[in-house]
Amino acid sequence: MRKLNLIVACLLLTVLAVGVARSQSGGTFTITRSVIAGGGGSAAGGTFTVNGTIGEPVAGTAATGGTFSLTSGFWGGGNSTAQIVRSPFDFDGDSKTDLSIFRPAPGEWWVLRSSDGSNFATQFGASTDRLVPVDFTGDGKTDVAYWRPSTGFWFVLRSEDFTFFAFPFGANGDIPAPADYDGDGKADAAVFRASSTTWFISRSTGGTTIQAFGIPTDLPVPADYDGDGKADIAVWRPTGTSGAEWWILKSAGGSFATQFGQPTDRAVPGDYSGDGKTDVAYFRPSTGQWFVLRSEDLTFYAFPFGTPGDVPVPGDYDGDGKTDPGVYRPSNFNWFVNRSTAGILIQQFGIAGDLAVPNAFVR
Ligand SMILES: [Ca+2]
Ligand SMILES: [Ca+2]
Ligand SMILES: [Ca+2]
Ligand SMILES: [Ca+2]
Repeated sequence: MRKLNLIVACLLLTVLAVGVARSQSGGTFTITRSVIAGGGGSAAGGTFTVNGTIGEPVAGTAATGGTFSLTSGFWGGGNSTAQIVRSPFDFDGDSKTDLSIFRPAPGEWWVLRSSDGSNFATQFGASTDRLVPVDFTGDGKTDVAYWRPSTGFWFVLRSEDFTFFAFPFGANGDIPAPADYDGDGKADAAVFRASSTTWFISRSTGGTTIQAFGIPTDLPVPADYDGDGKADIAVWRPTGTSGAEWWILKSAGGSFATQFGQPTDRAVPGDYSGDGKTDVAYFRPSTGQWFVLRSEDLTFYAFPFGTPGDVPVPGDYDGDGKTDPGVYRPSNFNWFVNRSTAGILIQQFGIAGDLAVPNAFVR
């Protein structure tokens, strides 16, 4: 640490010497390049603030990472406090959803890492378990995880070192609905108990939330619909009076309900518009059409992507902060993803009988 401080002190002295001394402060990030002309530099990481400069134009390198981008040059006092993109089903932590499948018979997980195209496989769970892959440990990588209905136990394979931990939460008949309800960056174990229409949430920050919300035919679709960084308790109600309904208990206060979809549709909420708020959305299996209700103004748009028989696998496959519509085709094991920035992805990944992991929370 002393050595590091010395290096930092030297760097600051150098900075002072060229008369552009500024400060960097804020969350987890690194600046690995000096401000000396030609020295070059980069900044990477999540939420942070830069007051000053991280490099001169001659360095010629942009600094990127998370949801921000800094181009070399001087600022009169830069300030970036963008939130880290946390994409679902991102097992390698590059902010991009990874193609991934669960092979029920042997209980195997197979992940095609988006960062380098390599495969990761592990045996974890059994065919009767429910897939609950989310980031329990808060390192930015999705943890391989399952919930065992017969015992109500959660089993989590830490992405950090691939050791596992297990704990009981919930009972047989519950529907697992993990999400980051308290907004600390760690997903919280949670179940929806249809028989008593009660939510049980084991907060990673401590304590258990018990909340009545929904009716017995509801299915849990927790997500951050109001954009405050905390997942909201929410249900997809296939049995609404004039079609499917959405009921959302906003973590920031108040509630929201709307009729959107039909009983045979599948709920695929996600932030398709990229404003930081989850949009209510559904996939129509009979036609392969997607319907998205924009969080911005509650207008909707629809588009075809997929064919009957396809399995919806929404995620952020290009890591631009916008949910991408995607489908897995069990007949030929092809993935089709309409990436919002990177264009259409077509990739074969899987064998007969595999389950697409990014379908785990589609209701
Ligand atoms: Ca990834
Ligand atoms: Ca949490
Ligand atoms: Ca929220
Ligand atoms: Ca995207």
